[in-house]
Amino acid sequence: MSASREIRNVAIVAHVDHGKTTLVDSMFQYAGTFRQNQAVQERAMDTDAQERERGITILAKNTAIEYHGTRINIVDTPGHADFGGQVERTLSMADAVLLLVDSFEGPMPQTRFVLRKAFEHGLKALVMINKIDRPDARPNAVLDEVFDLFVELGAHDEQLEFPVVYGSGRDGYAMDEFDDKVKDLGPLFTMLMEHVPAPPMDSEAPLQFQAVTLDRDDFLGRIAIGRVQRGTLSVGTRYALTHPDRDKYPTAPVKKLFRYEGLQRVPVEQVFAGDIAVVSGIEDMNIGDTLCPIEQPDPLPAIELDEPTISMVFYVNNSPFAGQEGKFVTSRQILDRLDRAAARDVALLVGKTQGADAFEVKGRGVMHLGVLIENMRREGFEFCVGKPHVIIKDIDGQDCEPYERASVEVPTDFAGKIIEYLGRRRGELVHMEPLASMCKIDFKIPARGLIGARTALLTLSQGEAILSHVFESWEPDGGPIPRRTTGVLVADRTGDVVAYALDGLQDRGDFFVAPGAPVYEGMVVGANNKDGDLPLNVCRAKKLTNMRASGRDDNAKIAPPRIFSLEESLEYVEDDELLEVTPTSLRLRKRVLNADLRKKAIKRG
Ligand SMILES: Nc1nc2c(ncn2[C@@H]2O[C@H](COP(=O)(O)OP(=O)(O)OP(=O)(O)O)[C@@H](O)[C@H]2O)c(=O)[nH]1
Ligand SMILES: [Mg+2]
Repeated sequence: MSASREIRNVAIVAHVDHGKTTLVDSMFQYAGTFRQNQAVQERAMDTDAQERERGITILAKNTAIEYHGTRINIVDTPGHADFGGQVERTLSMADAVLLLVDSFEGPMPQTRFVLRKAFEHGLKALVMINKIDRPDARPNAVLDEVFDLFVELGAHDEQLEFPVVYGSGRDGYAMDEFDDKVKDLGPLFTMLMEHVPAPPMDSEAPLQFQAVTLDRDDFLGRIAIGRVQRGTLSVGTRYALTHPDRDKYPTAPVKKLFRYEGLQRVPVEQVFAGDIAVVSGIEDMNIGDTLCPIEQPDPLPAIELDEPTISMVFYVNNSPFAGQEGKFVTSRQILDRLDRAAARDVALLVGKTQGADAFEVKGRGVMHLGVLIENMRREGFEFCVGKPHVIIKDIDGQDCEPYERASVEVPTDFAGKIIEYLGRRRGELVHMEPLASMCKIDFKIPARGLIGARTALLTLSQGEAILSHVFESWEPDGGPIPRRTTGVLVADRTGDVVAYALDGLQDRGDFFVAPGAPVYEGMVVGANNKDGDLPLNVCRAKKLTNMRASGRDDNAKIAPPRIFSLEESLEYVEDDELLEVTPTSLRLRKRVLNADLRKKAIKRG
C-alpha cells in the first residue's frame, strides 16, 4: 500500500428502484471482487433486514472495487425520498456522482433531488441510462429529459457536458451508444476512470478525517466511516476530536483502522489522503466530527442537511395491555434508543415534549420514521405513537409548510381520477407526459396532502398507480385538506373478539380485528361506514341455547379483517388516537379509552 495509488471516489445516486444496488453486484462481478465459487446474494449491499424485506436500500453504504490497479470507492445510496438525508451526508465522500436513470421511466422526483444535491456539492454527474434491456426502453427521449433536468437545475457548462453510457446493471453490460454491441461493463469502468476526478492526495499535510457514517459492532464498539480529506490516518495515533461548534477538543487514539474491499473491512495500518477509512474505538465520535493532529486542530465544516419535514410524538405505552408483549417499555429506555438512532442518522432529530413520558421525533417522511419504529419493535420495544404532523416553519413571520414534488405513474384511463383526488388535496399539476399506455403526472403538493394518499391512489387506480415524492420547498400554508372522511368502530369493553358478534355488526363497516383477538375498551376495531365514532361490543357471545339450533359457522361468513402495515397505520391514525406498537402487535386506539370521558373531552373541545 502506498500513498500514490490511483483512487476514484463515486456515489451512485438515482430515484428509487432505478437499479443502483443491482449495478454494484454486477460491478463486483466484472471486477472479479469475489472468488469464483463465493456465494453472494443478490443486491449484496442491502444487508439490513428491513432492506431485504422491503426490497429497497435504506442506509447508504460504502464499498471498494479494485480495477486495473485503481481503487474505486463507491457509496451505494438509497433512492427513496425519505432517506434523502443519507444521500446528502455521503456526498462529501465522493468526487463525482454516477446518476442512474431508468430507460423507460426517465427522471423522477428523487432523480431531481439527488442531482440538485450533487450540484450543490459542486460535483460532476456521470450518467448511466439503465435497464436498457427493458422492451419499453426509450433511451433517446430519456437522455433528452436528463439533459433538460441538468439545465433546469442550473448545471454549469462543464456539468452539462456529462458523459453517458447505456446499459443494464442487472445483465451486466454498458455501451457508449445504445445500439453498440452488448459486451460487458467495461465502458462504465472506463467512464468512471476518465471522468471521476482523482481526489487530492496530499498525504503529507496535517490530517483531516471527517466522520460521515456511524456504525456499531459488538467487538469494535463505535465505528466511524469517512474520507481522509488530507494527511495520513494512522492506527494507534492519538488525535484531537474536533468540531467547528466546540472550542475544547478531547483526544482519543484510533484503536483499529480498516478499508473496504468488496463487502469486507480489511485492517490496515494507515489510510492516506483521498481514500475512505473506517475507524474504530472512538466512542465519542459523532457525524461531522473531524480527527486532526492534536497540535493542529482544524475542523471541517459541520455536515448540513435539509431540515426534517415530519414530526411525531413517541409515548410510553399506557394501554391496558402495556408490558405484556415488550421487553423495553420505560421512558428512559425509549429515549436512550431514540438518542442512539439520532446519533447514527443526522436527518433524525429527537426532542423532549412537555410530558416526561413523551418524545418528539422529527424526520423526512412517514417511512423514515416507520423504519425506526419497526427496528425498535423488533428489538423488543413497546410504545405508542401519535399521528405524524408536518413541521411548520416560520419564514419572515409567515407560517410555512413543506411542499413536495410528487409524481404519479398510472394507466392513462385513471389519470382524471388521480388529478381530481390530488387536486382536492391542494396538488397543483405541473407536468404531464405520456409513457406508452401510461402517463406520468407531476404535482406540487403540500406534504400534508400526501399523508394517506398512497392507499387512496391505489384504490382509485385498481392497484396500478405508483406514487413517488420528494421535498421541494417551504411555502405558505396551503389551507385545509380533507382527512379521513368517516369515523371508526371502537371496542366498548375488554375481552376477546367473537365471530358471532362481528357477524352481527358487519354492516357497520370494515373490521381490523379477527375472531379471537384480544381487544380493550377504547381500541379501534374497524372503520365506520358513517361519520363519527361508534362504540360497540365485539366480544358478545352467542347465547348457548342457540348454538346447536342455528348450526351456523359464523367464522366462515365474516369478511377477513383489514390488516394495516405499519406505515398504513401511521397514515390512518387521527389526532385523538394513538398507534400502540409492540413486538407482536400494532393496535389503533383512542387516546381517551372510555367512551363517556371521550364525549366529555369533545364537549370541552
Ligand atoms: N430490467 C431490469 N431490471 C433491473 C435492472 N437493474 C435492477 N433491476 C430491477 O429493479 C429493481 C430495483 O433494483 P435495485 O438495484 O434494488 O434498485 P435501487 O436503485 O438500488 O433501489 P433503492 O436502493 O431502493 O433506491 C429490482 O427488482 C431489480 O431486479 C436492469 O438493468 N434491468
Ligand atoms: Mg439500492
